[in-house]
Amino acid sequence: MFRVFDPRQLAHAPAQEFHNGGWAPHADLPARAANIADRLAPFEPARDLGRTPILRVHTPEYVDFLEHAHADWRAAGRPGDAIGYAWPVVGRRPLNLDRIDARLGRFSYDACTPVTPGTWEASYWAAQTALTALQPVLDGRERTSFALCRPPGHHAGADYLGGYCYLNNAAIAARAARDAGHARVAVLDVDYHHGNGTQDIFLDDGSVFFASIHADPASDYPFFWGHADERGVGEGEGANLNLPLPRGTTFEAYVAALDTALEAVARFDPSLLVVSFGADTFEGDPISHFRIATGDYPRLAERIAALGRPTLIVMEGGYAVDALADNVEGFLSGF
Ligand code: SP5
Ligand code: ZN
Repeated sequence: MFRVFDPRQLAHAPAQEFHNGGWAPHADLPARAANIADRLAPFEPARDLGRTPILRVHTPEYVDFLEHAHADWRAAGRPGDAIGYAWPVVGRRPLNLDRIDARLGRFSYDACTPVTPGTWEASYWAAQTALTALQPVLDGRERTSFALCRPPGHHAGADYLGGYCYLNNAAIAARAARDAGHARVAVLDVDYHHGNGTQDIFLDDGSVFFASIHADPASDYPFFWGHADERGVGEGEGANLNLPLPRGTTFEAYVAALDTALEAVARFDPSLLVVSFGADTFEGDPISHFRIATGDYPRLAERIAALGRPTLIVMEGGYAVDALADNVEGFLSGF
């Protein structure tokens, strides 16, 4: 399997996140990606495929904000990582305010996703990692490819960051596949959390099917997206499938939902599949509550591989740092 990792992604090292009323050490440690990279070496480095494919998903205003937010934060005299504290209620005017706190509020939706000095560099190379891994699948040289992306991407929308995500690596790759001539692309999201950014990006787009299996947003982050009645809008009506599951979900119940998602993807009949893979469904994950065991990951992957589509696997979450390489290695072995 073709594998891409770029060490520039380690430049992002957020110190802490706001959670349940207090500051906690940030869960997206650079060691997450470094451990997987060590175990699965060698990797191809990312090629620089430029900003154009990023701007096919994200707005120019947001990309400009993300690139300069930390410098603007420093210019405002602030120490540490940049983070917002005030957010516009949905539907308010998109005011072009200058103050860094207002712009952090405009382009984000939570307080667990700080902008650090290395965030732009790492996010840029995460997007390039996904795009580089996509190329041999587009060319037909590889059937399956793995993009070891960090920071993850599936919570980032066209003009917002959140959920440890800044640029939506999977969405950027899916849009690039569409632009390269694939008429129908599916994104299957098997991270523990709902991929709200990916859903928002393709919600009215009938050419990209989004299917997600995740913790019920009634109990789990990101709360405001991921409910079963979100089925797409306009031309995208019916091209969005959310399968929320309760905390405590075991392999057996998970597989039943996965098979439902896979049947829907097969009916959509995509010529290319993007898998947003989070290993935070693991029973030992420190911030999640499903009961998938290390030995289950190859069996999950085999079911996805049975779709028989050219496939790009994009790394999303997974926070049990010591078990992560085993879980990722197991998942990839199923393809
Ligand atoms: C890509 C991804 O998996 N994002 C997950 C974002 C979840 N954020 C909300 C849960 C925060 C729990 N934080 C606990 C910090 C302990 N150090
Ligand atoms: Zn997650």
